[in-house]
Amino acid sequence: MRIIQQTLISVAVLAACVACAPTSKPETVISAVTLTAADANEFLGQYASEMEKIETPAAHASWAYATHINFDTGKVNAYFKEQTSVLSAQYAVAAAKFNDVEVDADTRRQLELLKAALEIAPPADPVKAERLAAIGSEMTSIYGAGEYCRDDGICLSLVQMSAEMATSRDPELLQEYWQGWREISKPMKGIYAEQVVIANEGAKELGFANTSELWRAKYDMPAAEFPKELDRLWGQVKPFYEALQCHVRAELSEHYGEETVPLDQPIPAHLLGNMWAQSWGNIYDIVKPEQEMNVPDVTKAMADQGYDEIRMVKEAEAFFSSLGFAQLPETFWERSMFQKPPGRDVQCHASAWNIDSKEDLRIKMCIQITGEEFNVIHHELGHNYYQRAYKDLPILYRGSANSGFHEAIGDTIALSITPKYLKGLGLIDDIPDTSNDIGMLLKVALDKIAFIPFGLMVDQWRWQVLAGDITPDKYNELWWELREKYQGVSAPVSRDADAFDPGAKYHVPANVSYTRYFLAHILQFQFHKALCDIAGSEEPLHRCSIVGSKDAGTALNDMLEMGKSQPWQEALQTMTGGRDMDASTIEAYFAPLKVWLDEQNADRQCGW
Ligand code: X8Z
Ligand code: ZN
Repeated sequence: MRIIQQTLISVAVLAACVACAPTSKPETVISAVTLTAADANEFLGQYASEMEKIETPAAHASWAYATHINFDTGKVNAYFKEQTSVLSAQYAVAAAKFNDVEVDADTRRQLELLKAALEIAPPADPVKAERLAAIGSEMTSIYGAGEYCRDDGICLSLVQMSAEMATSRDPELLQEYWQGWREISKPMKGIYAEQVVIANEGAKELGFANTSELWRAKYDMPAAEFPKELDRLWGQVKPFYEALQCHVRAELSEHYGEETVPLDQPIPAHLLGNMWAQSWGNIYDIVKPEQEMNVPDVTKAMADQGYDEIRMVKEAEAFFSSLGFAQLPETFWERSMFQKPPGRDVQCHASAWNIDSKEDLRIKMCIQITGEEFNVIHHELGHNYYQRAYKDLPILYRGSANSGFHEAIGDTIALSITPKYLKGLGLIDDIPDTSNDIGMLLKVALDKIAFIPFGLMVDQWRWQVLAGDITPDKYNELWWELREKYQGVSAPVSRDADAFDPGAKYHVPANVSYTRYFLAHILQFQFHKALCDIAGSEEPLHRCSIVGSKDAGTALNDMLEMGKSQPWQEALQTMTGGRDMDASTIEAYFAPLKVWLDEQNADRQCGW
């Protein structure tokens, strides 16, 4: 026991002094004694107290940086990132020493979670650890400060270009912005490649083959099995996606002409209403059914009623309150960033925070007054309510059952923003009858189903790159191979040799895994169905809104409160009764639309 205490102290000292060369590694000391279950518990307790000490200041630094990007906040943030990740890596290495110690299931789970807790693992070499943190900070700064400057000297932000790409139907302008935004990521390519090498050294020290394996090891199943699970889910959705892609391509071809959109090729990525062609709801007007359909225009309704950012967030909070969740704390309203502050660079990409793992909940967004952003606000609040539900669990259990669960909660709630709900808010006057269902389902499919192959391909790319298998000169080529393969979209212009298009998507420079969104797009339909059943809804799934159902709220909260304390299969079972992720709910939700799409496509040659 005395020796493990010394070990723990030496772990703490190492963490506090990353610049000092370590004289003895913690594992050398641990291996010298017979460890017991009590040692394991003490070890986890020590980890928790060390981590909890640094986590909150690190979160403040990260918030300050993300809401005010400059040289100094970048340095402070990189410093804290390095401190926390080095601490985590040291404990992860030490945790492996308990592999053969007999411990109870709960202790074993925490030790396993600790071993795979990091995304990007710093090596023990302090110089490399510092460099890794600096690269991370540099890449996110490049992204956050990114803008495209036109020939006339006017510079545009991502938010401005995204708004334009949602509504403009001028292919030249769309292509200019598409191309312009991708200039920002060229300087990332070299440092991204450097990061891969250093992070793989760190992953190996943790006992993983590489960072790719580390990323796949977080799903309560062997890392080698997980990709098969994703293939299975994608296989369930693929026929529906192909039908949607076929219809959208045909309609775009009619709108822009066959020269711009050939009928046997992937769709050029700049025409889909979104900077990354990841969700296509903004081009509903081009692909909508010929027959007039009443589909609520939430953007217009909010503008007509003079909604502002705060009103949008208040309405989203009210939805959660109607399910029985406690209101957000006063500090949420004081400390959140709802709008882009003038005159400084910020990370506009939406995110949700619990700064102190207690009640300091916040969101960070540059809210636009659109229906799309109304959904994103629900998405972010879903994160906040999850964070609050698991805040009292042991530190290693403060997280979602699997990464997809965190991303699915707010989206599940947003599936309940039905016409009936919108009427309740006073945003529309009449609930469209069922003759309009195809229009409504098509709009949802353009957002949700179009997203699924994108959600899959981003990490198909990263898994290969982070395994170190791909040389930097092939990074971009592989990206476009996968874009074509999964999504059936292509680059509208040939790509320069120095292009690094993956870096123009936030989650790549930020090292946020993307599989989470793929899973979330499957899980949210499962959650929606389960909650609709619990709420006693008799409506078809796409018309069900769980608003006001305390029973649904309780069932949801029961799952959220579990955090990561059980394998995700248990959490899923708690709420849905089943233990498998399953896309058949998607088939059920969209069944009438699939019939309609197949009719539209009857005389078309689909595929690419
Ligand atoms: O990044 C997000 C959220 C924050 S976790 C706004 N999403 C992905 C994206 O924007 O690419 C939500 C859907 C996919
Ligand atoms: Zn999210």
